[in-house]
Amino acid sequence: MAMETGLIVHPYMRPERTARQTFDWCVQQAVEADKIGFDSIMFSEHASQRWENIPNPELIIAAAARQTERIKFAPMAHILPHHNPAKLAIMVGWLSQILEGRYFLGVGAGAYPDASYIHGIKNGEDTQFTNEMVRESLDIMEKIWKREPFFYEGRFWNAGYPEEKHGDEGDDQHKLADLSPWGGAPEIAVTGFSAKSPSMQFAGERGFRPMSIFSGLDALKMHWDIYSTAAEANGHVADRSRYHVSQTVFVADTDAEAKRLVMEGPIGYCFERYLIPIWWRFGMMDGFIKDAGADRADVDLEWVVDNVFCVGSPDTVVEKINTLFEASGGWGTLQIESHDYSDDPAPWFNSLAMIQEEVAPKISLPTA
Ligand code: FMN
Repeated sequence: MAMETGLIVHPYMRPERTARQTFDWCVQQAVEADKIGFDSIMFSEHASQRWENIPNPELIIAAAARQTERIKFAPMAHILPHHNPAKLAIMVGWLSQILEGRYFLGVGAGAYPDASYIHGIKNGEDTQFTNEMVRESLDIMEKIWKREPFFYEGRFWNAGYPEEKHGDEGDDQHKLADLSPWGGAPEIAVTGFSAKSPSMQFAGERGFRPMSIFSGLDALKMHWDIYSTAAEANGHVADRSRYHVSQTVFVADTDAEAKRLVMEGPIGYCFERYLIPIWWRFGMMDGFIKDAGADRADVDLEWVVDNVFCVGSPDTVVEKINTLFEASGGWGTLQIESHDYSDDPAPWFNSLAMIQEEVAPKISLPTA
């Protein structure tokens, strides 16, 4: 079995892009990734970030549903503390029915306190607290998907499901719509980020699919430890082939060409202005510095391209990913971090095609 390929679209658009440009680029990528043969495409949800300007991933997923055939879609993630769980459960159920199974549900606690603040949560940086909201929200959603009568008054939300009343023969006025997900319940994936990640603990307890952003080897090892310990304690198999990890990957014919296209193109532009400062702020850069045995003073865009990303010819990228897999234990789906190549998509789509055809088949997958 080959490593699965996924695209994760945050979407790191240049701030001057309009909503329409962002939307079109997201749909265009879904269509192209489907043609190339990618297994999945995920769209994140952010209410606060200029560079991560998709507030409603479900709108993009719905727009792309009719123009694609095989690729699976996921919001990655719906930030559960920011939603009314009943409303979200019904929307997810309907969208997964529209996609006839090509859908899975990503849930998260949220990365940015500003987005939590917009939704009335003052302590959004406390992921222990927001994870308690995630647990209650998902409990409610699962109850609604079962379509059995209940009324629940919770710590954060109230919700219920009514009893279906029966009228006379031919009288449909009391019949309830079936808005439960395709197949009864969606596959659920949980995003984990912080070092001691309560989200990974939750994913393990419930046997959900774990997802991490690559933040250095220690963070990845800790996420897998937390996840697998919780999974095994709760009778679930911790299977690395279900694990998704996102990473910046770019392939061109030669190492020099790939590096030039990254440094001078949209990836470099975004990292210099947005992501390198974020990596410092969230502590990710310290993990990368430790892995490389480097000095803080050495860190600039070129250092990140050479030491953190997987950039180069297909052979170089295969080698870099296999080295990461050996050091970390590996994962089943590589989620490529998408960037704003909307002005000139050719190098980006060419890279995705080479990843699909020349890189993924040569990655040695974890055995356990
Ligand atoms: N946070 C968001 O606010 N919106 C997102 O769309 C989003 N997508 C994510 C995708 C992945 C693959 C990962 C690993 C994280 C994502 N996050 C997103 C961040 C997580 O929601 C958040 O950092 C995490 O759930 C915090 O929990 P933890 O401290 O338990 O790890």
